[in-house]
Amino acid sequence: MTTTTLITVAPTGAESTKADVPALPVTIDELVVTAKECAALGASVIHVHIRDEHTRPTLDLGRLRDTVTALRESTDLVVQLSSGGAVTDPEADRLRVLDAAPDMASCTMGTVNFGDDVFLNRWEFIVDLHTRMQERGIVPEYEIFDLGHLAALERLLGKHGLPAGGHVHVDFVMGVPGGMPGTTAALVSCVNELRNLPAGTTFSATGIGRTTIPVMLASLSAGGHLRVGMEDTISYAKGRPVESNMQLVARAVGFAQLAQRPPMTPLDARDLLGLQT
Ligand code: KMH
Ligand code: ZN
Repeated sequence: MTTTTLITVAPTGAESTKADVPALPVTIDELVVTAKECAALGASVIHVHIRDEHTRPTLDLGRLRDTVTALRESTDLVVQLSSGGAVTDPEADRLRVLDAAPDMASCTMGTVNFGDDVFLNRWEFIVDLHTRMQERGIVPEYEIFDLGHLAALERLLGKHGLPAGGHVHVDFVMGVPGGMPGTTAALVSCVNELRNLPAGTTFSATGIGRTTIPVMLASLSAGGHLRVGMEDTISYAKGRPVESNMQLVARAVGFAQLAQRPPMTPLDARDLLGLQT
């Protein structure tokens, strides 16, 4: 089992509005402040969704490029752009995210009901995303919303080869209404399926909403890593809205330390993920 914990912060997402969640970082400046403070606490990767000048989700390429540059200038975090965007984003815009040249990008391994919406990820689109990332040396984080997505990943790697860097890292996104539940049993099922993936495959996990804490504890005890942040969690405890992403990262760091697996540095995260250092 790894002796340290990779902590990814997902500070914004595409679902919550600034009006409903005023603490959500939506400008580049707000993202940079959040990134610096989360890095100081122990985060090593940042999973980024951006917003436009009206605080609406956008995949505007210029803004994505500016965001990558600003994050690189101000932190040594691994910068992972979301290629998932919002459920309404067209495939072409989602593919164009790679033109912003992040260290990593997400790659969701199948379609999933997403609350009242559908998060569409066609097989051909997944192959396209995976192949373009291979060509450009961008390391994917494979997003797993359901058990079948792991079977799809096995098929993808079998037919199209390993990702850039040669290491496979997956993120279990649990507790989405329409996806797998955020339970220990579901996480253990996913971990068992990893035996069909290349040796050394690593995983992180995040539980949406009230599954945040159970999933965090289950992942740590199963040797996994953590993703936390306001993309997934806007209530810290019953009746207590999250005050900041730092509050969530600090809690994750505390749990990781209790598990005697303190946070890993961004340099160690790069090494683990197969990124060039
Ligand atoms: N916003 C969701 C529709 C990802 O970032 O790749 C997709 C999502 C996954 O958040
Ligand atoms: Zn995301």
